[in-house]
Amino acid sequence: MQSDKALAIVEKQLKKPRYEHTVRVMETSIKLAEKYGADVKKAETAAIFHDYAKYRPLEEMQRWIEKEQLPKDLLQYHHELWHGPVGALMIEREVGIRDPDVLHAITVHTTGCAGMSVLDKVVFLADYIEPGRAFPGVDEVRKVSEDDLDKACWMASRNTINMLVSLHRKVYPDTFHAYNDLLNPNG
Ligand code: DGI
Ligand code: FE
Ligand code: FE
Repeated sequence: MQSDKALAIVEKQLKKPRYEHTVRVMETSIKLAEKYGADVKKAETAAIFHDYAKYRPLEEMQRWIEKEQLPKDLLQYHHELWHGPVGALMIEREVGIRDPDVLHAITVHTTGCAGMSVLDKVVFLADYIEPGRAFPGVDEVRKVSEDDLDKACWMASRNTINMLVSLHRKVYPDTFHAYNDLLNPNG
């Protein structure tokens, strides 16, 4: 799908700051895909649609998780974790995007998971480092993203887990799986 058409579809789903975040994630994903050899068009499409479901009513997302083939354990965790997996299914049904690589990158963009593809990592990292983000430690991750994709993703996972633990929030297993999988004992 043409990027202007895709952007027009998501613009209708999102509030303005979230749409602007989406455009920055798209630009950052394209740069990372070029650098690390992911399919640039798939990275662009996954980035454009990654937060498609962000503002859907919670009851609607809950119904999708209950009725569709989605992990039921999501219901035991914060609703912030729902918009990736539910959003991937929604864009398949509502927009007709069927590319499994794109849908998977959207599914895991919040938590990461074990065995992420380069495309998954590109979108996961772009969402974390896009220029509008001001997380503590994000500048260090931006620097590392210039030459080590895995280490930068690991740092993003680590920072997120540290933040969640410090706030006494539950950590979804895939968030730990991403961290463990990307941990490099030598560096
Ligand atoms: O949708 P965005 O705001 O662009 O970014 P996102 O999809 O990465 O969501 C970020 C939020 O998700 C952030 O506040 C941290 C939270 N998060 C990530 N992993 C977990 C988590 N929250 C909980 N409770 N548990 C997790 O494992
Ligand atoms: Fe998101
Ligand atoms: Fe996002």
